[in-house]
Amino acid sequence: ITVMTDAVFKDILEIVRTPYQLSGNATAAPLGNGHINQTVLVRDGKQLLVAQKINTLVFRNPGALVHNARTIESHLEYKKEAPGIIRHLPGKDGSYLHGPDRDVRVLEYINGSRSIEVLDSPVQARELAYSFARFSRALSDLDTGRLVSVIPDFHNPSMRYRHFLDALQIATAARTTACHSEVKFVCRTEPLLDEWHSLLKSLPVRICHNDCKISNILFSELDNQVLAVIDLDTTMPGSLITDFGDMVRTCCNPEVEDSRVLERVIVRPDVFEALTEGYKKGLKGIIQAQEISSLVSGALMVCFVQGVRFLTDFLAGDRYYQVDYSLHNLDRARNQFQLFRSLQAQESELKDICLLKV
Ligand code: GN1
Ligand code: MG
Repeated sequence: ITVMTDAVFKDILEIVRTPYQLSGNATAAPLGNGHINQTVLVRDGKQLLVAQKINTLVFRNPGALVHNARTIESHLEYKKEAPGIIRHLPGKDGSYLHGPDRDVRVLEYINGSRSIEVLDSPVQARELAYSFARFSRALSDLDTGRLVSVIPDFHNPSMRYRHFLDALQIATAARTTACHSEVKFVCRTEPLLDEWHSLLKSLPVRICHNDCKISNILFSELDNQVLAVIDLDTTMPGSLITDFGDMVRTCCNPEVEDSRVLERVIVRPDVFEALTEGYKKGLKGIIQAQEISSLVSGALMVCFVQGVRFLTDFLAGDRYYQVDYSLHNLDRARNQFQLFRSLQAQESELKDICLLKV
């Protein structure tokens, strides 16, 4: 899918100008590096807002996103231990979706916040994991039926594998050749998918964030304090181990997700330990022994499945994730598979770390 151009973000600005009563001086600039929605920071004098065009190929029903977000907002409002979130803001007519396709929304912006792509201290890992844990804890008494499952089977590894096989059928010869060894690797590793699938079915269903990547936490500009958990679009029933897996995937890697410096792509055990500490502390009394002993499996599964998803999109011709160049999804897949191998190599040490007392 296309990357954000000048025209796209000016378009978004025009759509929100009237409903949010912006002046003629308002400007918009790209914000963050999400792969799916298009996000801009709108500045109008001192006022700052986040405006976002929802990708309706991925999120077919933007109304469901707004419904879920508002349900979560009102549930968290009176919870003392809940982490901060950013709220959806209605336009002057009270509606949350704008533009001819009703796919543009506005969220609040938190002053003095920053997001990070690569973790530079284990302290950040502990704080981040603690915040995602408190998010699930605060939602643990929300009836799962209150949230729409916006993408069913989101973390179902067997479904992801089937999509990969489908993409292999339709891929061009050039693309299939370019990723020949990655395809072989996926097929060789396939037996693990059934194991993970059964594991997921044996674990409690809980409301999870489902996109616990490092950049979905806003830190203070000044220190490592967490100001908010963001991107609630995939918050729906799921399993804690896949949330934890996404934290490992994006925090333990000293390189960004699309780095080609594969010899530097390894799981940092000190960061892993900080994640387990923060996560178990934030979910104390809720997380069960079976979930704790499955955290490493969750990390293995998420890294592998994420690699499969990038590879699938490469084979399918880059339809799902935004790419900056033609091999971008393949580079991402290689990076994730390397991280998966590093996890496998350290599996028993990491399992021991999970069992340490907090
Ligand atoms: C996507 O929305 P964004 O860019 O944070 C994706 C996640 C992937 C992630 C990979 C709805 O997240 O599942 O883990 O990219 N979201 C969806 O970085 O598919
Ligand atoms: Mg997301």
